[in-house]
Amino acid sequence: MPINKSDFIWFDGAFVPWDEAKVHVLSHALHYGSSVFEGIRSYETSNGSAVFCLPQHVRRMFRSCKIYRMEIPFTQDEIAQAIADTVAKNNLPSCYIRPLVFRGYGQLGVEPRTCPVNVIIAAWEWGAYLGPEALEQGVDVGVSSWRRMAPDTTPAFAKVGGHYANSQLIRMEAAENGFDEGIALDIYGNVSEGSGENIFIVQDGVLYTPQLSSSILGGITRSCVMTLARDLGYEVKETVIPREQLYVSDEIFFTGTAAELTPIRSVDHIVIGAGRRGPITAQLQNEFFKIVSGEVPDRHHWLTPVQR
Ligand code: PPE
Repeated sequence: MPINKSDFIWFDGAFVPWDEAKVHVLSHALHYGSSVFEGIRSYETSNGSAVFCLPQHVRRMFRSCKIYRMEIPFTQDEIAQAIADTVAKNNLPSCYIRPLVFRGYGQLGVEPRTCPVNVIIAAWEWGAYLGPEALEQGVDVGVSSWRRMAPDTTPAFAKVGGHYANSQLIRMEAAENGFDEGIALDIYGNVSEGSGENIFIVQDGVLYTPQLSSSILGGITRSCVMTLARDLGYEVKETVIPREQLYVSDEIFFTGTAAELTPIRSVDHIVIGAGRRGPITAQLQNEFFKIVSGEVPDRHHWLTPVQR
């Protein structure tokens, strides 16, 4: 997806003009995938922009860094403030925000700990992740021949740059097979997640989503959707999902910051439900978008207003 340039990028504590936010080609992260990132959205409400689940994203970023022994030279509060400042400084009503912590320029070789740790925060306008029609019409997906990582290889909990080598393979294969996205299985052959989204299944009025130990990223949208579904009285189960349950489910949808709630209308060319967005998916989307747009009260305190 093309990046819509904005004006400033926050770089190690100060704003620099967009075109001047540069790194050396021998930066560690470029060679070994040693970066941690977040994807966050800010939404336009009648009271200005509001960042969705800001503390949750910042917390996950620090946890990813802890697993990879990266010391962020800022506190969580400082990073949260810098994220809000980046939205304000660029005058963005609604946008996608990309904080990135990376091992920088200093030495090469796999042991990374003598490299400096740098932090940037960028924000720009970004529309629907899987295309403008996807949120209404749904997408066509295929089960990938690439699996998610085995539990003791790379830690799925951590949102680390290097893990997205796997995501890229899933996404490219899906595109070459004519699908909008792929669904990866875990090492045991059970459903894990999309290349950049978590997945939910609806069957007989119950929601199912893979448990954390199915090599998934613990998605923040996933948590919010579980909360909204329970608020609406649905039962939600985090469990092991065999591949074939996909084909016989009534509805399937992806969740993610970029994907928001995207319905899935077919898997491996097998039509899911009525082949379009299902009623429970629509109900959850509606709840979600009413909260993020400020149309209904933010009862779970998910929005952080941006001060201009
Ligand atoms: N799984 C993966 C592998 C993943 O990358 C994401 C987010 C999720 C699940 C959903 O997590 P959450 O955003 O907290 O609900 N993917 C981000 C990056 C996508 C990209 O193409 O870049 C995102 O949605 O921002």
